[in-house]
Amino acid sequence: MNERPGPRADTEGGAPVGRRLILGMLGVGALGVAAAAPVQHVLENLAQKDPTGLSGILPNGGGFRYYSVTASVPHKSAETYRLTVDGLVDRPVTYTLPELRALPQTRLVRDVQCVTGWRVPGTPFEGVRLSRILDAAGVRPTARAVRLTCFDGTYSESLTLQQARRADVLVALRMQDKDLGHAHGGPVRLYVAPMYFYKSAKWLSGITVTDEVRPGYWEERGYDVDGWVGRSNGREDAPTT
Ligand SMILES: Nc1nc2c(c(=O)[nH]1)N[C@H]1C(S)=C(S)[C@@H](COP(=O)(O)O)O[C@H]1N2
Ligand SMILES: [Mo]
Repeated sequence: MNERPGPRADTEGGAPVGRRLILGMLGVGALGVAAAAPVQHVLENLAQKDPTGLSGILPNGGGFRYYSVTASVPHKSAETYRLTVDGLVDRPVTYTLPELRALPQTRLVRDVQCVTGWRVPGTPFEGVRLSRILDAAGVRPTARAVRLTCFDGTYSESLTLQQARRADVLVALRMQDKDLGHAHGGPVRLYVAPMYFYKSAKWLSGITVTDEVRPGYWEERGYDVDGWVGRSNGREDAPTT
């Protein structure tokens, strides 16, 4: 397994903790991600804590943990929400929430898997295929990747164009057959079904088509851009479902 450069997380918050010990405790040692990444993910989210105390009583909470790399996130309603599509496209566009709801919706039921070890089986997500939004914008021939940005102002994600065009990658409006609530990234989040859940950027506000992959928030901190669950990382040719 390749270990990527990045800040050492296993010394944060005091005395160094054996990396193998923590990975063993979490049962994530065998996951195909950079070895330092899960440790960092845990410690950063523990350190940031939960100022609202809400994480244990979230609606839809069963098995999910609430994650945000920022302390607070503005709320967006059906009136104020906007999704901008720009970059290497012929027709840049900004969608409102009603406009996204009016597009054909795809429902997928898959397991959610976070790199830190928790997993929620059989979770329905519903929304617009990212491929549809890209096609509508007219992706230019020089484009190779997509950068996703969020209205928390900090988080970002990245997909190759080939990954972004998969049928199981959604601009999700619903989760567990309810409109996406704020805590889970509503009103709109990305949903990358075949990859670890860090790929599924919450509070999605921007889709920028680029000429190369630009690593996202966690990816700059050691995670793999190719976050396939249950496959060796780096594969571009995972089957489309
Ligand atoms: N904007 C944003 N998106 C994010 C994150 C985040 O901190 N901020 N965390 C990621 C990680 S690591 C996980 S496991 C999931 C958690 O989603 P949930 O809070 O709905 O359980 O969101 C992903 N998307
Ligand atoms: Mo995660």
